[in-house]
Amino acid sequence: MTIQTVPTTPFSGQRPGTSGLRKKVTEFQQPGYLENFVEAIFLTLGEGDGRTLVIGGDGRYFNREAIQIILRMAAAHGVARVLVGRGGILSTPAVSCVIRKRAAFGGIVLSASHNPGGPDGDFGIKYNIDNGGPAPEKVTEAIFANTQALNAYRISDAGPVDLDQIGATRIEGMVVDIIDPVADYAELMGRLFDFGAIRSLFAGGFRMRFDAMHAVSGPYAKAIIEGQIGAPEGTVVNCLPLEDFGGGHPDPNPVNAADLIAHMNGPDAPDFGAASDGDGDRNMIVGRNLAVTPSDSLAIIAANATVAPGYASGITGIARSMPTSQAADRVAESLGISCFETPTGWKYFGNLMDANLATLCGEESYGTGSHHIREKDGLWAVLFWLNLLAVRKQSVNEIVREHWARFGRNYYSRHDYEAVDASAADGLMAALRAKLPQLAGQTLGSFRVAVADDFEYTDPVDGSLSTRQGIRIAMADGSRIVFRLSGTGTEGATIRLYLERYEADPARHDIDTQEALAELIAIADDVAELHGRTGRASPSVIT
Ligand code: VG1
Ligand code: CO
Repeated sequence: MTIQTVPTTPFSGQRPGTSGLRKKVTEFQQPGYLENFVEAIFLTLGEGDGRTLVIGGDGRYFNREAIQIILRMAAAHGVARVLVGRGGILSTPAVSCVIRKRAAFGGIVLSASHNPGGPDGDFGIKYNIDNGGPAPEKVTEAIFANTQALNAYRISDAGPVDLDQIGATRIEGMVVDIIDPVADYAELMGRLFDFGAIRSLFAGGFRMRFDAMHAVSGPYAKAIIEGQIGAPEGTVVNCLPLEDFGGGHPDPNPVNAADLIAHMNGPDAPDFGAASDGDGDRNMIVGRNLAVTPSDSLAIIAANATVAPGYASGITGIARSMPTSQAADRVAESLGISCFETPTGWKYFGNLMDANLATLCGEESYGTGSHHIREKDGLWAVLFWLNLLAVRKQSVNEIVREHWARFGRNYYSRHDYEAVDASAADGLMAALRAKLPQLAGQTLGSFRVAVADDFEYTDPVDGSLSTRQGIRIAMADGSRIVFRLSGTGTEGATIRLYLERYEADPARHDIDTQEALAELIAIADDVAELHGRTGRASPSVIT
């Protein structure tokens, strides 16, 4: 075994987006592409003695090849020890959990999350820091700068490691420890939730359907839901992680998890439905004939946090991404705690949780989590809901309705225009920005614009400033229209339009969401010339 220095030249476009570097598999398969990015990570981290790294992925196509390359490069950069999930598998929340529990220096997550996989699908890589969370912007920017200035990378010429055998081997001076991908995570969940109460719930005939969408949460859900809390076998479906997710789109929303929705709306619907995404950090919560809006789920978890043993002493604060609905703000207000509004992407929550300013965090994009780790956590949210259902002994529908009756309902929807021509999307955003100064104070239909700006965030802990995080048009009555461009797509541009309207009156909590938001949808189209500029008559996805 020797360490080689291989000459290389920079690739353009290796700037990490909302959650790491995501590209087509074919782009990652170009000689040197992955190696360059990994070299840039190691250059950014600098050399250090005795470091441990955690490595794992969601099992998608190219996961194993990427891990073998990263292991040989880690050995060439003086890493002391690497913990790898068996089979190369670690969900994103499990990576975060293992980094924290084993006091690792950081971790590398291989995933393109909810993006489709397979030879023609997407791949991704992300670096997480020692708190277990995604690297903050200053680190991802430094990685990007390094990708642009490389002329070589270092790699061991060692042969492949057997990723399927638990135990330790070596590459050069580095120990490679293949670990059980589920154990540490399952142990943590057992400490946060009342598994006894949930077990009794299932013993009483409660029925659930968890759709793992052939992605990474399968083994975790099987071990915890069917194993530890005694749900009958068959509760977890599509539980085998496949390299192409069975050809599906592992994004837990009513469009991509249509099969689960059909079961929950059918004559023999179970009591509770849930799904998770490619890398296990997203969740969808479903009752009979009711898909719970992620923003509502965050608010409901916050309002009921103390039912779970891990949160029995209460929560210190809530944080939500800017486009997420303001339902959680109302709960925070009633609890007398702070609610933080951050840019989109979990990396902005890390500082707030480290400083104990926020216990619970959430995004409208089916992401919810807490300070138990530093990533959003799909199965965690599902277990919280099970704990809640076990304690309150009510249905999902009853819990959601009571929440709305108490706090009011924030009607909410996101409209995605995917794979739009990138210059048309940039043009739309630029035209919107140019209009902002005139919008404030204007009357649009039955709404009066209170604030129109491009969202900026100053991190209250380290003072770092993030600009251009989305255009928001906030109405005087609290309704909002938000526009931003996706930072996770790999084809053209994706325009996201977020819509929100508040309704206090319980007699008006049964309106169809799109109907309730119809006037705002029309205003948004008008203000942004959405249909004219994109050439699309309607969104590609509505959540
Ligand atoms: C999307 C979501 C964002 C989420 C991110 C990563 O980003 O909007 O809320 O944090 O995906 O989630 P964007 O830039 O495409 O809007 V995951 O589960 O893909 O890691
Ligand atoms: Co994900």
